Formats: sequence, C-alpha cells, structure tokens
Amino acid sequence: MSTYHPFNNEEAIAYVKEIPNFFSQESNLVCREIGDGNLNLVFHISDSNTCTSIIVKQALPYAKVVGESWPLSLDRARIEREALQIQYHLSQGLVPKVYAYDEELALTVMEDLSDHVIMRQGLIAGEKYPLFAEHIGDFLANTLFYTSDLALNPLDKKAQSKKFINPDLCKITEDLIFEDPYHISDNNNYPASIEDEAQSLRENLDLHLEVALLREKFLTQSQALLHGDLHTGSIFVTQASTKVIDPEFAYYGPMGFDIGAIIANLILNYVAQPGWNDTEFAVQEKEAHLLLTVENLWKQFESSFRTLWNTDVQDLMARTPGYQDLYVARILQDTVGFAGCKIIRRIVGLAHVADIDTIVNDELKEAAQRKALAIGKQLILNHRQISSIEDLLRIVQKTNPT
Ligand code: SR1
Ligand code: MG
Repeated sequence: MSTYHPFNNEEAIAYVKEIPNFFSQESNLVCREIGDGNLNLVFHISDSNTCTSIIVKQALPYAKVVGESWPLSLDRARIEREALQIQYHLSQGLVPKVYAYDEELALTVMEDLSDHVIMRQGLIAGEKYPLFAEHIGDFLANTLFYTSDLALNPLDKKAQSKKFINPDLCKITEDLIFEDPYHISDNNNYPASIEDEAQSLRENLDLHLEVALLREKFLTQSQALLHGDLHTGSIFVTQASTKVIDPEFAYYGPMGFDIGAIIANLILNYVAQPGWNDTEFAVQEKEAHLLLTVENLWKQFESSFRTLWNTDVQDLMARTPGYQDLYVARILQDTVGFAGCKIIRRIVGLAHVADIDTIVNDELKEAAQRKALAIGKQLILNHRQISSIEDLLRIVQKTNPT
C-alpha cells in the first residue's frame, strides 16, 4: 500500500498500467495534468497506439485555489467516489464510470469524457444543448428521490447519510455562500467599481434574515444525497449526452440546493449575454433560450420526481393526500432561495464564474455583475412566496439594477 503523496505524471502512468484489463504493458502512455478546478489534481492519460484514455483524479490535502494555508480532508476523495458510484447507478450513467480507486492515495480512476465539453465553456461559446434540461431534470429527480426517506427505509438512509458527513467541504459552502458575501471577509473578491453593491449586501437585514433561514436548511435538513456543487463547470455535455462530474461536496442536505445551483449558473450566463453578443436580437434570443432551459429543467424534474413518488414511494405516511404537493412546493421555494445565494456568491465571493469574469468590455461586465446581484437579492427575498416556476422566471425577467 502506498502512503499519500501528490502524484506526478510518471507516477500516474505507472499507477494506471497496473489496472487490470485496461492498458497493456506495451501501451505508449502520454499523461497531462489538466486540473483547472479549485481543489484537485486531474491527470489525463491516453495510449497513443489505441487512443484509449482514462482520468486519474487525486485530492490535494489543501484547497489549491488558496494554498496550503487552507487544509482539506483527503476523505473527500472517498466521498466523491462513493457519490459517483451511487449516482451512476441511480441516473443510468449520467456520471462517469469509476474503474479503480485508492483510498490511501485519495485517488479515483474514471471514464475520460474528453469528447464532451464543460457546459460553462459551451454556453460561453453560444452553444445550445437540446437534451440538457431533460437529462439534468431526470438526474436530479432520480438521485434526490432514491436517496431520500421517500424511497429508503429510515435505517438504511441513516446508514448512508453517515458515510456522507463532509465537514470540510460543507464548511466551504457555509462560509463562502451563506456568510462571507454578507460581511467584511478576506475571502470576498470583487472590484472596487461595485463596492456600493457589496455594502448594500452587508446592510440589508431583510436579506440577511432570508439567508439565515436558507443557511439553517443547509446546516440541518438531511433530505437527500446532494451533488453539493452542481454548477455548469461540473457538467460535461455534447448535443446528445450529459455527464455530471465532481461530487466531492456531496452530503445529505436540502434537495433545492442542487436544483438551485444549476439554475443559478444558467441565470449567471443569462445576465452575461450582452457581453457575448453583438446585436440586441442575438442577446434576446440567447436569453429566451436560457430561460426556457430553466423552465424545462424544473418541469422535467417535477414531473419525473412525481412519477417516481407515485410508483415507488416506500414511506407509508408520504402517501397522505396533499403531502406530495406541499413537498414539491417547498422544494421549489428552496430552489429559488438557494439559486439567489449561489448567484450572489459568484459576484462578490471568493470563486467567480468565467461567464461574467471573462467579458472583455468593462462596462458590460459591470452591468452583468449588477444585474446578477439584483436578481440574486430578489430571488432570496421572495423565495418563500414563490408558487410556480413562472414566478421565478418573472423575477429574472423583470429585475434590473436600481
Ligand atoms: C475553495 S473552493 C471554492 C469553490 O470551488 C468549488 O467549485 C465550490 O463551488 C467552492 O465553493
Ligand atoms: Mg468542483
């Protein structure tokens, strides 16, 4: 057994050569470290003779984005791998297949998805993904329903939730999403040009109250096994295929947190459109498509989730008339509130999104930042009054910076 140390390219090649039935000893393996995320090493290894390829992902004992001063548990590699395996099974392959792993080395060997693109990059390039809403709606319905008390008996559910206590990564979310944007914090990161907006986030106590309620849900509601970081950088796409990656933030939490995360990232791309298109017509066309994607995603989730409930619910009390409607209505309200929190953190918090940060024109970039903050605030402030996905869409369309 090897003791933990971060791999270099040669070690990654030597490791995968030993995986049974994958590469032969005669393979001519080429390795590139391609990790561009905040936390891990990612090695892409391919055989130049056969073009077969594989990914080795290894956790670092600290947050790469900040450095060794921010230590992180290596157990997150186990959590990510176990979440991938559960989600692979529940979503019929909408996540990469795990081929091998080593807990001591905190590494997982998995399917290479290089024939896909990261959805955030695709959206920035103006691409559309016709099957995305349906795929992600189904992914969310299946993974959330089948890991909840609706489908698991309470003993199995508690046994499973114990394996996904993920304190270090939850703490990142608790701080970066639910606390820092509303206070002075060294973690915050925004240009001086929007200091007025940041100050108003710090002073708006009505907003703080709603964020405190959402934070409480994140801290206490063990509703289902979440992906935990479901932004458009955690999804690989082609026109025909969708694959969800990187569930290292997985834990038992409120369902709306995952749904809100992906909707927030579609809205962040929506507010960025004037920065990426030359004509008003093109902006409006892209905006309409993104809002339709949000609507279809929620509708697909709701319809699949209700179908699973009607055919496969195990909890007797969940069959009580009216309960399903109340349950779904609360998921929608949580979704809207969490989406608002996720939008705000990407503008004033530590980690941003390329959809907005790489807009070249400074005026258009600032306009996108201000619009995102205005929408984020309205979603949070109104989330407890939301009763349909159309309510959310209206807020997004009608909200402009003051
Ligand atoms: C210190 S990690 C910063 C962010 O990157 C991840 O993707 C999560 O969203 C986290 O909040
Ligand atoms: Mg990630």
